[in-house]
Amino acid sequence: MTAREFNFDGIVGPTHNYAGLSYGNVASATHRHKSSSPKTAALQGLRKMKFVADLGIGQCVLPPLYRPYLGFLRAVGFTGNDEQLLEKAFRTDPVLLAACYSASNMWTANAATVSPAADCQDGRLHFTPANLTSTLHRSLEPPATTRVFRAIFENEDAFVVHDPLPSTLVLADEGAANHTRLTIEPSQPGIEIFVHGRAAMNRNITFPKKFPARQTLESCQAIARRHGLLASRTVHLQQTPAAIDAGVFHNDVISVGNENVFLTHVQAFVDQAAMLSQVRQMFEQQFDSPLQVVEFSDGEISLSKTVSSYLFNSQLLTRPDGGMTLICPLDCKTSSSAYACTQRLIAEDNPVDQVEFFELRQSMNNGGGPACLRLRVVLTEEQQKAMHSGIILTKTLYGSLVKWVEKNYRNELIPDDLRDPNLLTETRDAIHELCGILDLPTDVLLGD
Ligand code: SUG
Repeated sequence: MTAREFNFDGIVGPTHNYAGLSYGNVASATHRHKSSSPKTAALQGLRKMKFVADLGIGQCVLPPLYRPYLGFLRAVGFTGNDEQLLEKAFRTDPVLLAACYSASNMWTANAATVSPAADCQDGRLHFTPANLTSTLHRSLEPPATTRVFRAIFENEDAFVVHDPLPSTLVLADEGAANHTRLTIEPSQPGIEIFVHGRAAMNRNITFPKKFPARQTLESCQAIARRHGLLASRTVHLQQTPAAIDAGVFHNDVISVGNENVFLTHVQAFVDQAAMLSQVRQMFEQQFDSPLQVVEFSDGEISLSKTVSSYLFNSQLLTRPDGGMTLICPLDCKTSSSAYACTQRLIAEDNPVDQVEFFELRQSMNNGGGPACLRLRVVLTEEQQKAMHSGIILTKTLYGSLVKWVEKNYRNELIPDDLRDPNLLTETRDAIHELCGILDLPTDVLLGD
């Protein structure tokens, strides 16, 4: 059964703003309280999606969740009608207001961990929506994200959408941003690499000193178990504390893999040489073919440039002609070291033969590059027929989404705007309209 990868990009929501909510995410802290442009952000994201679709690669969209999430404000003790809730939260604790307004579900690499059917013992495609326990604003996403996945992947013969892991620091999970799949061809079983920053139950491993490690080994092990993965094709790697302390809050900020190619900075993993040799061996045993690991040294690109350029947060995609395209943020063109790395990559003997640079400034300012904005889902032909088709990015859907954004999104948002009750009604109307465009039931997005 042939299978192909689809990239599910999050449509940036109408409340995209810079609230500095993610400790350990340098860009989020740097842009705290700056003005944002939801309209530009959404259009930048859509342009990237269109480029991928035009390459002949499967491209789908995931909708923004309805924000503000007023249920959260009620849960933390605010009372009154919608308008009063906003005003009280604004006056008492604007951080709580910003949390309930965050458009952070745009970074769909954090929506779930996905194991294609070929990897899972029951032959179904498994999703575990991430509990996102490590940050307050993101911990508000999982219930609605789970509803969205269940609406799109409804057919239980083909798909399993698990509940998120229990929300506790021991099982803190950030989804596919800490997960990579290597294989010889998408329909073949893959080697699944899970990356954690800490082991909650093992105090003997080294921890970052400055910033939090968001993903635990225990959550990775739980996901591998519930997805029914074979131990012989599963690897657990630990992020280096130095990388986390430099601002690598997710592993997709420092490595990216696709099929038989794995790009990484030399300081990404604890015991890197030994661990990568284990991955190589596993790959060769499984596929009788070599894994191409491309490592970039500190001299080529420092940890701090890795974080500021987001080189490894590029999307590495296989085109229908078999070549690979690297979709980088524009910052990789302006940084001389990141640019040199891209040039070394295409000059060397490997499948990567095209590099494209994309302007994604609005999302980048919150620490979200090309790879953060997409979730990879390998679908067999049968699964493609079984999933909800309204989210596949066709030319018509692209046109409708651009029009919808232009009509409904503000050009600018500043922190004070979050107390404006008009923003709430505008957003609700926009999400309502979007449900029609994507043919999704309104209670999926407006059910909270
Ligand atoms: O979780 N930023 C997101 C960025 C997520 C990037 N995703 C991947 N690397 N896959 C985060 O830190 C900032 C929101 C704010 O500060 O307003 C934010 O949530």
